[in-house]
Amino acid sequence: MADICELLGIKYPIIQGGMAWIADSSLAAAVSNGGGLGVIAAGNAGADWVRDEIRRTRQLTDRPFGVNVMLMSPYADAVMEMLYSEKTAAVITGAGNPGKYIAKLKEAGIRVLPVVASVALAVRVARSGADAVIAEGQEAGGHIGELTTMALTPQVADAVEIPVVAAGGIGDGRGVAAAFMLGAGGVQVGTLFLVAEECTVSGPYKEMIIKAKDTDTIVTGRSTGHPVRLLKNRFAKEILKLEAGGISSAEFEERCSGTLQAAAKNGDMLYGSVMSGQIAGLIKKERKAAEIIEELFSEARKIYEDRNNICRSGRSVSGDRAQLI
Ligand code: TUI
Repeated sequence: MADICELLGIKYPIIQGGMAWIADSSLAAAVSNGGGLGVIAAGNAGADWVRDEIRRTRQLTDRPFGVNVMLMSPYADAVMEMLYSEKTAAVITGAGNPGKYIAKLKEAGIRVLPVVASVALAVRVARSGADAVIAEGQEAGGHIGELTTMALTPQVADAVEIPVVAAGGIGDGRGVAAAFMLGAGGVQVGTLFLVAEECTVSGPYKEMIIKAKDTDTIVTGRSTGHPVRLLKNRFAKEILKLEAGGISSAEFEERCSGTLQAAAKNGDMLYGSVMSGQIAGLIKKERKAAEIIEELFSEARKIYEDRNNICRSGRSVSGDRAQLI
């Protein structure tokens, strides 16, 4: 099976999550320069903005990088058309089925990695020619599916022959090691990179992530069929109350419109939508993207070495931990 690093031309098998209104050329270039695959998030932006960011990224790095195309965006078709000629190393898709774009992306020499939240979609995109799939569990921030990373990853790994990248709930080297144990050949990480020094998200957003604890995320939008994980604040609580009262989808969309931008760009932590994964409680400080990547993989490597000791001796390396065999 293809290796994620070989497939993408990167040093570490890590892809940066495509965070709308947040992941721009600054973060993408920093992640790529740090040995991962940096990603520009198209979100709901038009093709011109994405093209400008691609060109800026090319000035900041010689390494491969990708673009995340959010398929619910009204500009998804236009962004794809632009990508066929800009030819970034990879395109990651989210929030839908990218089937109709895959052949043309591949003809342009672009690697295609759809985010999937079910085995059914993983199998469908693999048949359509996807190069790898990103199995994203509901621990992730933003728009999510139903299954957890722990349940989804091995089922997707069993169902397709292409490499699987695990996403959702990966917050340190233990998460990386666990993802590999579940059959993944790489990880996608979003929330951790929110606090990268090179991430241009508003200061208050970073502070709120750093202060968050394990139970601070909630999921809005279940009633409308578009669940979104975000940090609890006045906006999220009000939306949940409105949903319990039977708000219509149209009214819901109206209330949510512009709130991600308000949090990410203007630092509105009361009425903004502060999207975050469940691992926010593991994040303690701002660091360079390259440092985040190095630490993830040095921790994961260490766990692998310890694990070999555990399995051989039947005793935990640190003595007081539970025995595995
Ligand atoms: O796309 C994401 N996460 C996102 S997109 C986003 S932008 C946004 N802004 C405001 C409101 C809502 C979204 C924020 N976060 N993750 C990838 C992802 N894709 N997660 C789950 C899925 C998914 C779910 C169902 C992909 C495909 C799918 O099924 C489609 C089908 O047709 O079967």
